[in-house]
Amino acid sequence: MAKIKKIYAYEIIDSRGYPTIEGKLTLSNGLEVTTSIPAGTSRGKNEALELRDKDESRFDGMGVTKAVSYINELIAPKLVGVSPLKQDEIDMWLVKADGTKNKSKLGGNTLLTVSQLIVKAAALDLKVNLFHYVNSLYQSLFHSQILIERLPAPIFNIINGGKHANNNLEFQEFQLIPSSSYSFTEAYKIGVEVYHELQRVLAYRNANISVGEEGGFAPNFPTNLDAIEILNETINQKNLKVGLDVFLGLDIAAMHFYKDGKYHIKDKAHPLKVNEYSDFILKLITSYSILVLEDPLYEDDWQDWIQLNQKIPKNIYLVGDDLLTTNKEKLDKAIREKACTTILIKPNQIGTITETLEVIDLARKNNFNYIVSHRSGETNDSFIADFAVAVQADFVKFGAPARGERLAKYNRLWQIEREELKKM
Ligand code: 2PG
Ligand code: MG
Repeated sequence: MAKIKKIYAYEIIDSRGYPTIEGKLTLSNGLEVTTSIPAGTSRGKNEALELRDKDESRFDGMGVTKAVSYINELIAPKLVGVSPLKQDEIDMWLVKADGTKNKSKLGGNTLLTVSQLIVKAAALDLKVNLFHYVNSLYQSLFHSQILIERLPAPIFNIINGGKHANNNLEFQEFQLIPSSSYSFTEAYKIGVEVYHELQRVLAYRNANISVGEEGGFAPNFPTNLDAIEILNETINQKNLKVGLDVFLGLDIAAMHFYKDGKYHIKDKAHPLKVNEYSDFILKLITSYSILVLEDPLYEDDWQDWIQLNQKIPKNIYLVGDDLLTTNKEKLDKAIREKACTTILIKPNQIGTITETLEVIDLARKNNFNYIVSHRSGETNDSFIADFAVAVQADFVKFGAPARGERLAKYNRLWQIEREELKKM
């Protein structure tokens, strides 16, 4: 088997116009892989630290030259001659080299670049598809098999608000979710067609059709409910039935409008205490066929999450993103305390692929649902598409069905359905 000959990292610019890290790994047999990693705008408090230079004279302080030099000068020389098949050993060595709880010494971005390079290099060397390799890696690490039978159902973020757009909506993502009874090909077609119809409906109403960070439209509306109503109208216009053919989802990202113990949304004239606000959310999900509800509450208010989870209909996916930050301890707590039913998985929230798989393993062993997600700041790397297929995520969330960095992932899923799943 080939060994690592060289690892080399450098800065590239992500979809938001900020630097991120790209790395290249060359094997002793000459094979080479490249990977780049994403970055979040709306970040949970407990995420792994994203190491930035904070040198205001370059890229508004967002440069990643320090992280790049850690890879090139500290990490790469130590990995020369090592087999890329030793994923968990390498990842645990990286975690140890950092030595902090939230990767604050070397940076989660530094570690993930190396970790993803190792996965890609091993798959290429073994001449297997990336998703097959990640699937077998999970099996060898946790002695448990995941059968690859289907593609995860896509969640399309077609209206952007909150931190992802400069419009006036407080909720961050208004999502379209084709029924999981559709093949990926059919679901993708629905997502794309509804996206275009939404553009026409918004233009007809003289609403803004510019887009936010994840490619969804970013109109202004008097209330968040108006944005949901527009989605309903658009879906009807396409002769699809909400609650049957398609469902709606929301990433509320509530921490951004939670101030002084109250929720401030334009749907209500006054700031809401948690009880009033939870009633509002519960009414909203039943009136509008909301299937997936992410971060409806502030990330530190666990008791409020537990109470909402008791009241929410059992078929709703109550998702912890900022609440759980792809963190094993947090997930363990959520399972024990029944704080939600679903975890959002973002490898860069934790830092290495082995740790990400550990979180997924804990979720699987406790019948907890999981959704694999992109970040608002993305690159054209489609790694997470293969990753999501490998672990058979319930859903994937890769943004709108528009903009190259989002489509790289959706198109990769389409390719897997077309070329790979048929063979199985
Ligand atoms: C989220 C993500 C991705 P960000 O909140 O779920 O959609 O946003 O990457 O900005 O954290
Ligand atoms: Mg989120």
